[in-house]
Amino acid sequence: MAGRLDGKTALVTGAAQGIGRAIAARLAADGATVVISDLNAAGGSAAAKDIGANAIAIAADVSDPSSVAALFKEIDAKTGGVDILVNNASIVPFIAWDDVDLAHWQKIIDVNLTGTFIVTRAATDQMRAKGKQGRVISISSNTFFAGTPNMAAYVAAKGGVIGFTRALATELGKHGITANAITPGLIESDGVKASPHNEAFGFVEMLQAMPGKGQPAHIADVVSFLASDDARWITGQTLNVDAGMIRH
Ligand code: NAD
Ligand code: 4PL
Repeated sequence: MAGRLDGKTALVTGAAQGIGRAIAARLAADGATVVISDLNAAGGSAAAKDIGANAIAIAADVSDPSSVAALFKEIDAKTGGVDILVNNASIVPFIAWDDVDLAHWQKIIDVNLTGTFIVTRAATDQMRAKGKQGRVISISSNTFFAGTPNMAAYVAAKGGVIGFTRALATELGKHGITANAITPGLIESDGVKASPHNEAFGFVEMLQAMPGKGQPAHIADVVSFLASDDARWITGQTLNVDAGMIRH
């Protein structure tokens, strides 16, 4: 069956579990060759094995430039180069404001914001070298709009991802590359299920326009659209996907 991403190569960071894994599975179902990258090498390999023949796992730390350089060298050797980049890897902390110190702040900015820059720098250079009509899709968070408690550094980093997306769209439009962000609301991912965020569903559902717990597939399906040809005239945008918790 023809898929809407047949012949494309997609890189999804942080795809060993949670939302990233669901995105990788959806893009593979759409026909893309999917590179699953994660700090967790064993988890990434297991995800690739589950997803099947058109998924490969290459471990990398998005916050480490040499690790990302090695990732792209291997992608270059094993695929025709990245058409679609999904910046999904991030740390999702739950930390009281009184415990937020400089070390925490720098770690979160390093992985969640600078990691997005490092991978995007390498991916878009490769897209341009190969003349790709590239797509950069970055997973931000609706916490940027809500100012959600217990994640101050995270909220700041996610706002940075939105600003970066707008600038990137401006810089790369002339090269036929689009850049967009998605802001999920609370999603029942592996990471969230294992954290205190799991206790927030009742409160968040009260704020949503529609009932129910957000699922990784709710985000993966929107990534598929933004990666598809149907979204070719959309760039520099932030698409909020949270059952209407934020209305703007
Ligand atoms: P998760 O914790 O379940 O999975 C995150 C993955 O990223 C893990 O496999 C982890 O190993 C990987 N990772 C962490 N640091 C990395 C690094 N330095 N390099 C490479 N990989 C790394 O998270 P999730 O809930 O699935 O979140 C996925 C994305 O969605 C994140 O960007 C998160 O901020 C965003 N998001 C999540 C929610 C939510 O409620 N779950 C809401 C809004 C946005
Ligand atoms: C509404 O991005 O968007 C908790 C944890 N609640 O990570 C998030 C909401 C969390 C969110 C997020």
